[in-house]
Amino acid sequence: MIETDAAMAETTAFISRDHKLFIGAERSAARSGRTIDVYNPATGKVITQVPSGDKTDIDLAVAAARQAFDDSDWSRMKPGDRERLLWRLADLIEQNSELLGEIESIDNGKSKAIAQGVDIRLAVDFLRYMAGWATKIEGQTVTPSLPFMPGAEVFACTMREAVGVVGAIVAWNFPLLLACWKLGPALATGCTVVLKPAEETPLSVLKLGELIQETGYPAGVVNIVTGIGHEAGAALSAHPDVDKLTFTGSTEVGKLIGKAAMDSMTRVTLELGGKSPTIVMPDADLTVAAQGAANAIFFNHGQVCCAGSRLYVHKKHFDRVVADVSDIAASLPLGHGLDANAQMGPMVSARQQQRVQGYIDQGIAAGARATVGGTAYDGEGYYVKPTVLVDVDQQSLVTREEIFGPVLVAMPFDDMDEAIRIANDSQYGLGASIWSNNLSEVHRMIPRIKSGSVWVNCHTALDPSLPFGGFKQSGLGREMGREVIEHYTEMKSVVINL
Ligand code: TXE
Repeated sequence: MIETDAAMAETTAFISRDHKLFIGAERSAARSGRTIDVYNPATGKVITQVPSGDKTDIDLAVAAARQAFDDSDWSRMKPGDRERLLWRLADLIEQNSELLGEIESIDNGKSKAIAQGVDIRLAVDFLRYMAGWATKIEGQTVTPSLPFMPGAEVFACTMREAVGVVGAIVAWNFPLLLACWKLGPALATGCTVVLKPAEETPLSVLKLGELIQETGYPAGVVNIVTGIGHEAGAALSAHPDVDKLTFTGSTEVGKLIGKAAMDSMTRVTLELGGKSPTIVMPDADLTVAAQGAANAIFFNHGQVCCAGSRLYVHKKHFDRVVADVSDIAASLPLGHGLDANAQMGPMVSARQQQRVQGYIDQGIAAGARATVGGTAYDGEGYYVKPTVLVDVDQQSLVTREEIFGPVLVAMPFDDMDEAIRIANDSQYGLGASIWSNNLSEVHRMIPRIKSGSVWVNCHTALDPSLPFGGFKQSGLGREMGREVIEHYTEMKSVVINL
């Protein structure tokens, strides 16, 4: 459903337009002429089509990115000018926040308020943070001993240079934000990009392409190819002329991309799945912890890589916290993203709805009990009822696998050692939260938790200045923070024999 009042007219017009790929200076259909249907997950109806790019389009896009990297105004641009361009892009995104929020809401299903207040806010803040790095990419002078050049008088230094053409493949849970997480460091360091959004949610990234053009980036610096994962995505990840791949999505596809990258020694960073624990210790403020645990899993309908999907509560508080989280879940109104009263939107696709409900059904069939939710939603749209499952253990499928929906499994523990052991008992290691007011206990726990982020009395506390990424099968490398610069640059050592 697309609302038709005047306020939505611009959004409706954008969604309905004849969408094109961005390749070099050209806006074109896919060379094959094929398109992909785009759905509104709140209704299950097709709202528009986008080009279904494949290997031919990817080859053209990589060639355009290569040309722009090797020889263009962009390759000669001063860092201060790259900084100014990134600020301008951030300003344009901010000015278009209303439109982008509506597009994101209709395409992805998330609430417009969240799209504007979280996705777009974070994207803008991140681009501004990265803009500052453009002028701070430095090497060092070094005084080497050079034993094989006795008596030589040398000048030696290190230089950090843009890695080159970046292939970026992103998921559908934060379409615009994830794209900006890739574009920010690429454009700050002077790389060029071929970006492939998820087939489920291409629209906000296509609007972003227009804003990138309006910002004044030279042709070929950012190319956008919409397409199916195993066609356009696979072609991009196997392309020998891509210097670096960056991916956000499932661990399964991340492994395919990692293997393809190694074939040509392409640099690669992977931000993958998670099964993050929320640990409520005996000294926690239980009201705060229960609200925090609910937010940790139900935010963005559980479609968050670091969602707190395993709740571990000290045995003396288990019943109380589970009851509180279940009450909060029961109070969340389901509804589409443009309904200001709705707090729980649909899953992104019919496939995702079936997948999430399938896990709930399997868990209950295997002996779990739903304290809230559990049964399938039978109305229009791809909704799943917020669900809390108890009577599960560490071996249950619902405890071990990433469900990526509003489904929480809850278990009691006896003491700190057990809490740490079960929290770490996962193939994933993306985030973890500890809820406690015992400072000593918290400090003892933090180094023992095997995850890329540990949050205390909060969850999913992301910021441009804080590196984000996973231990174990949650990925390789880090997004954000100063660390991300290293992933988009190469280090060169220079020795000049004077
Ligand atoms: O992800 P995919 P899916 C997890 C989550 C979810 C599951 C499946 O558990 O339920 O993955 O989601 C592109 N070569 N996460 O299937 O397939 C695809 O086009 C190259 C967690 O939608 O990984 C899209 O652009 N690319 C995650 C992107 O990969 C390929 C967010 C992500 O899609 C490809 C999303 C291929 N062979 C899902 N196949 C997180 N970390 O937040 C697909 N793609």
